[in-house]
Amino acid sequence: MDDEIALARAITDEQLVLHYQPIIALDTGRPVGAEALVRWHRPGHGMQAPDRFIPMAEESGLIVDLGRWVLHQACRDAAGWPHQAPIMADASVSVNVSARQLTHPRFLADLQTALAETGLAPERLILEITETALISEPEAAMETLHAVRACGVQLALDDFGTGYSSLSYVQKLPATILKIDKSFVDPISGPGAGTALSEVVVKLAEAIGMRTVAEGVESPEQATALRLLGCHRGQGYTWSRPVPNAELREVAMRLA
Ligand code: G
Ligand code: G
Ligand code: MN
Ligand code: NA
Repeated sequence: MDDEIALARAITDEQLVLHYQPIIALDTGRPVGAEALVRWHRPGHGMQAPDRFIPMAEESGLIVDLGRWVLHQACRDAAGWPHQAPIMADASVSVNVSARQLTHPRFLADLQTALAETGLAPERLILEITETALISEPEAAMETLHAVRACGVQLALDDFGTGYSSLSYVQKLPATILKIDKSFVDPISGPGAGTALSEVVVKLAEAIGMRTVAEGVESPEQATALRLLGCHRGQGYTWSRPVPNAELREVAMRLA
């Protein structure tokens, strides 16, 4: 309970901060976007990673307010990228959205407010959703996802392969991007080595017309192997850790 009160306060008292992890086009090796990942500068506790407080936020319902803050801040930061570095002019920003946030009655209004107030082009925003998140209220979620697409915002299916949803359900989702979970990338040691599962996922995505982003890419060998499989984009420590918005320009210039 004390933790909940502290988190509620963190949202209003500007203790939350977004870090950004660049997403790289595997064919050119250049950054084309970044994923927003929230951190909590909790007084007396140092910097808290999201797995320390997102589950609590989901259980308590605070995720609705927290998610609204994240969405707004991410749109505001991304609206400023074209002025930070020319290479970031068209870069997209990916924002994680929890089920409870997505199915909240105010979600669409909040999304439209964030876009209108920050001036971010809807095409530059990608919402990341997980399979497990969609299972609790599949119909409500599906309706909202179609409305999100109608706004011009893109959708990515996060952590693909770790959930329980059927392929037919995945195919029905109006998502255009599939994020290949790190657990499929980990076994890759080079082209053709340990690539069996990631190859299946890339082929599956191709078959249903989705673009792919590999997560947790930690070596140049993995990046090469994924590019040769036809994976479009990658994200991981081999390029950059998540960094504060103010450092994104420097990272983007290094990768350009
Ligand atoms: O940043 P880190 O690598 O520790 O992220 C851990 C987990 O927290 C990831 O699964 C990510 O999806 C989740 N996460 C990070 N930021 C957000 C956020 O703003 N909202 C939600 N719902 N989840 C987030
Ligand atoms: O939203 P999602 O669950 O995909 O969040 C991505 C998580 O993976 C974040 O916690 C991020 O900090 C982490 N991450 C990103 N790149 C790497 C990587 O190359 N290696 C490892 N171990 N973790 C990573
Ligand atoms: Mn994600
Ligand atoms: Na993921």
